[in-house]
Amino acid sequence: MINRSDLAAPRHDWTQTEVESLFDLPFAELVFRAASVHRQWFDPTEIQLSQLLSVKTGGCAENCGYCSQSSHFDTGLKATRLMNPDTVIAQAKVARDGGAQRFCMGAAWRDLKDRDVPALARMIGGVKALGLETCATLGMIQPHQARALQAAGLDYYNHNLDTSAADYARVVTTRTYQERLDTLASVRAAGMKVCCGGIVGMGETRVARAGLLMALATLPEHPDSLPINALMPIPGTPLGDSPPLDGLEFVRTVAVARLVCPRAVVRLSAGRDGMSRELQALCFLAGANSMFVGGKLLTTALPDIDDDQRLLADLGMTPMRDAVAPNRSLAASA
Ligand code: SAM
Ligand code: DTB
Ligand code: SF4
Repeated sequence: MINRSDLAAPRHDWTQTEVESLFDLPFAELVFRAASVHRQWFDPTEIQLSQLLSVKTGGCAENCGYCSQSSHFDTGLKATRLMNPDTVIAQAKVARDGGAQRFCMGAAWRDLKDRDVPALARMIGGVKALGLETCATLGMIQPHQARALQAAGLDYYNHNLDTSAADYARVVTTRTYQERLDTLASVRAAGMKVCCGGIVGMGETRVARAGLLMALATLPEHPDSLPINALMPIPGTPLGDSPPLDGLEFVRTVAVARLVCPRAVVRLSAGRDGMSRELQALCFLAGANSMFVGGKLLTTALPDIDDDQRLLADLGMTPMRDAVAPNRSLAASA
């Protein structure tokens, strides 16, 4: 059993058994511990707001069993080419004016091709010049590509582990877990921040959820952003018929993420559309302090913008003031 006093400082030596024992705590005890750790590192009334844009949709060579954009499955999605940088920058401005703090550009690629780097660099530079934090998720990248993106102004690179190492081959077979870890290492080596999390509700066990969080918490550096996605079941994909994960188990996952990666901004990502206001409030209590806004993720829906604004107002939550440099210790600066 883990003592409360052990939980404040970031650790990198979490074991599977320890993480599972956090999941197994009585619900109120787990949420209390997570909320306590949350306020040691963050102001719990603040939330970081990100907005996504699919800058290249569909036709992807990977077979991720959850994804609407894989060419391996017939999901009815129309594939597009990489968007013009000026169009992306114009949409980023709309996002900024709507209150987004970070703009995340997603491309349905297995891996980044060097020929696309110049257009992406122009896109990233233009978004950054708007005063937004920049994030991209473009599939696997090599060290030289990571350096080029960083030089263009990219703050964060998103690349998820998706599930535990042991569960992984059930979900994706065209890219290995190690390849994902290699991309994360290239991102770090280039000096960018890492956005890395996973998906729950894919029919995985609690052991697999604990294994995902253990993998994230034992990285050489914890992710700066940690997205927890609830599967958006896509008809036509192998996981399209998965039953939704129990809401309380989702909250437990958020709470354990907060405990094992205390300084990470934990993001309520895909799946928020189907969640009640009360469930989202519980997630914020359990340590989630970021969410996607703007009505749309990449190919699926988010709650209506007005509903999100009302939710945050009703909860007394405000945009994170220091969204460009979070992860500071309030306890240390008090
Ligand atoms: N192609 C790039 C890649 O896979 O890294 C970037 C885009 S991909 C859509 C980004 C992440 O979105 C995936 O790693 C996965 O975790 C998440 N995702 C994709 N489809 C999802 C779905 N149907 N439900 C929940 N999360 C999903
Ligand atoms: C992440 O972890 N979640 C976002 C972002 N990173 C790129 C993507 C969610 C995608 C949900 C399915 C869709 O809209 O296609
Ligand atoms: Fe391609 Fe990314 Fe979808 Fe996998 S998750 S199929 S890599 S777009």
